[in-house]
Amino acid sequence: MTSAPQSAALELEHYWMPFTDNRRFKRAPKLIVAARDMHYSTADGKQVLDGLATLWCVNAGHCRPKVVEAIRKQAGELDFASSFSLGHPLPFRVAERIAGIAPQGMGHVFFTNSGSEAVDTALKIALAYHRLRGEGARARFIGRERGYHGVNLAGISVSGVPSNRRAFGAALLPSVDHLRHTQDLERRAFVRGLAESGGAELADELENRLIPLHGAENIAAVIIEPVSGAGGVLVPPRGYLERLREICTRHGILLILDEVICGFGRLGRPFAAQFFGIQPDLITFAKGITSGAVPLGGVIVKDSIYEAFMQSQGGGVEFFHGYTYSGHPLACAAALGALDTYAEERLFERAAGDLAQYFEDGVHAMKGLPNVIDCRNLGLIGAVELAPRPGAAGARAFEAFEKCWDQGVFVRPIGDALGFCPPLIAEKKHLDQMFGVVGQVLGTVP
Ligand code: PXG
Repeated sequence: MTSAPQSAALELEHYWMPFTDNRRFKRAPKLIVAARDMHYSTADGKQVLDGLATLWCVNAGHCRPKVVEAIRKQAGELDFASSFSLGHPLPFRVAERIAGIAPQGMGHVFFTNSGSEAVDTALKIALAYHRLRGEGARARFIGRERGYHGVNLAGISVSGVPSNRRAFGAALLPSVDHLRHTQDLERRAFVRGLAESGGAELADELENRLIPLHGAENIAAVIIEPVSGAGGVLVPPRGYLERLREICTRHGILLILDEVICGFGRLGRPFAAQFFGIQPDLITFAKGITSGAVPLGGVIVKDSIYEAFMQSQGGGVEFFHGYTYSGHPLACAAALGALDTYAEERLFERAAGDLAQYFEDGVHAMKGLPNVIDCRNLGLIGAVELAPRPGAAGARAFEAFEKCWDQGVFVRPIGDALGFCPPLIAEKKHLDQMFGVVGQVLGTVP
């Protein structure tokens, strides 16, 4: 059988699923057939609460009317037009809207289709920018252990999740180094929000170790997630990002904030840059821009960087880079629908106020449950970390994830952590259900 209507038995063989234990899934598939607001409907007729905005992206909730309507209308009006020396109005409109909520002085947007492409685009902008200014030797990147920057070759080179790198070792970019990650369970476990101390010292590694080792004149950019997501929801101590900003500025190194997860309200402001009060040089985004409804990503660029390209000598194409679907009409329509929804329902603010406090209390209520060795949170993102089973890293969290699913709650296992990242429309009753089920499951997982 090559295809099957939804009502018939589904042939599972042919689809090679991403980041999935295919054999395990295909033995006992978890199939979602519909979604609305905070919930999925599964093929076996269950309602499941979405505790991770699906994959850190459905910030406005599922199938929201403005998003659905915008896509529907656009599909019948202009399905596709390219942005290569032609144009159509939508990406200009979306770029203007993003510039309106981005940190000051960051008024230019380059579109991609995903976070991975956004990361590679940002790294290429950094290289090309330095070269334009006669500093072409700046070709090295600094990432961070446990960082996740997508899955393209440049992205995994700057990433620090070992399992995502290992199989491709010899092909990774050679001119990359990594800062240490920010987790320190001995000194900073069960911290609510930002830890008060240790941030500046961690960031100083850039100036004390990596810059002397490689020479600032050889370093193009530092790329960092404000809160690392897929590496386990690691919240930096206070002062960390601010110090990185200072050091990068002092040495002419660009600072790229990878806001693929934090962007579009996760920390209570449009971007984490505003939450932390810093101005990066480039911001990568994806996911929340369309609330997950159509793939779209991009890079927000500091005005002076954009201007350097626009003033380049000789005329012609300023940046030899782009994707067929950069600024795709359907994706841009979805983005406008999502941005309207965020604004009208003031959703970003929900990750800052009363609800965020309630979420924090919910995460930290797990302290004391069996095997829980850390609880952490910021805005509406958080995690509990479980002690690994001897010789079976990740097994405990995976079992907890499956049991939660069976009880109608989706949270994501990340190594030995369980991640929480609900849509910003979540209400207290949803958080009660999520933490209630997780707490009960953790009581039963050996
Ligand atoms: N940067 C960050 C910070 C991300 O979280 C990407 C880049 C890449 O985006 P795309 O759209 O290319 O997937 C991401 C994506 C997980 C998980 O295990 C997280 C992501 C993707 C897949 C799995 O939590 N984040």
